[in-house]
Amino acid sequence: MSSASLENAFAVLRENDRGTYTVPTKGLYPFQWNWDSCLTALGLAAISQDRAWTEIETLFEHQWPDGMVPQIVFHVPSDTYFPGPDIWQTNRPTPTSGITQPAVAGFAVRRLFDRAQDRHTDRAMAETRSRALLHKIDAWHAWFYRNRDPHGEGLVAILHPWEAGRDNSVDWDEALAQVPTSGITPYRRRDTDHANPAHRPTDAQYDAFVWLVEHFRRLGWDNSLLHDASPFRVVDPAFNAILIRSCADLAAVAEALGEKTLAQRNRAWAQRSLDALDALWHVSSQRYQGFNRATGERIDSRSIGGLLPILAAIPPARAAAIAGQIAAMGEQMHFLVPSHDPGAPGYEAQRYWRGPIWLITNFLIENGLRQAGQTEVADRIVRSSLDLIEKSGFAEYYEPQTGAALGGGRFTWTAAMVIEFLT
Ligand code: 2M8
Repeated sequence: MSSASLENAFAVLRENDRGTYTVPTKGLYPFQWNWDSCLTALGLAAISQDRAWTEIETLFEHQWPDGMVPQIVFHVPSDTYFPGPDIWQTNRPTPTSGITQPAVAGFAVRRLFDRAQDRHTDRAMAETRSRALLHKIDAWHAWFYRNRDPHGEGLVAILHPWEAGRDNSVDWDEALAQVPTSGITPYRRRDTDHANPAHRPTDAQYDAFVWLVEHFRRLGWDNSLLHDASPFRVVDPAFNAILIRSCADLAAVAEALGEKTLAQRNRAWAQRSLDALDALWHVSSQRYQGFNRATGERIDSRSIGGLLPILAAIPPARAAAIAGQIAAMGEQMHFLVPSHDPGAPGYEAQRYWRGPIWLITNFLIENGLRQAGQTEVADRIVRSSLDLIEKSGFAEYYEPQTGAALGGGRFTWTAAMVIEFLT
């Protein structure tokens, strides 16, 4: 992998930099996205640590009074994306959407914090800026457990597929089929102006996405009501594992800064959720499986959602089994890690989160594998990721067999992950 790739990655970040935040890619996603920004900050740190902290700080400036950190911040108007602020109607000073996204902020802040330990000036900045963020991230974690686990089961639910970040995963098919779609206001999608419709969610899925938004809007975006009122409430192992890891990482930073109470609270959340997550281990498929909290049904799907818990401190035998599952997919496919098992029902090689490879999930899985001592598969994922870049550039996602570029181009978090892999 040449230094040209690194330079190209920096160029993608610069192109999508809007000063205090980055957009995922122009046209298709012209605003700030929550988990894109937190992961992008890791790449930005190789250019400027100051700018990396700003990326996360900007996101948290738009945290809701109840602690939620929104999925999208609509900093400036744009008519190239649907649904925009007029649909969400969340009544925030700067418009935002009304749902959240995977809680990677704690993980990202710890990574920035640990990286900054080498140089005195970076360290001083990291301490000041993470101290301020700690309390905001802690409030977000508290929000999750209060509003998304209101009956104290130890695991949080997502109320919309967009919250998972894996919008049209096979994992949601059955739960989404229980969402009514009649009576929605007619709308026009914009994503299919920028990307091939065959690589995006279906219209039927969009109808259900929109129904949920309109349902929550009718409830005034009152987070104390939404969980029990939503026909879509799914406990996803990946979403929970990310939160668990972020609670543990936030606790580590808090300990380093002498914030004992905050550290203890986050450690306790991480431990309680880790115990609850263990019950989602599914022996015959050798992965975690989520469940539909509205019906109690287990979600029998072989997606990346069942592998991403490697990011949390899961038992070594489970980590080894997950490494084995990924290696087995590597026998079938040229590139790793497909977002859905290519041999399983529902797999679609080119359709968004139903099969294609994403570099951010590669990065999160690789990080977890390394933490668990599974270096061989971790190294393979890095090689695969860099091969994809060499072959097809900085795409939004990739076809697992051919490595063809799919979705949007010049994609920010893809570039950020390349920087992570190369530096
Ligand atoms: C995709 O999701 C957005 C909605 O949030 C969309 O399709 O309109 C997902 O890949 C999500 O994970 C990502 O954060 C977002 C921006 O890159 O795009």
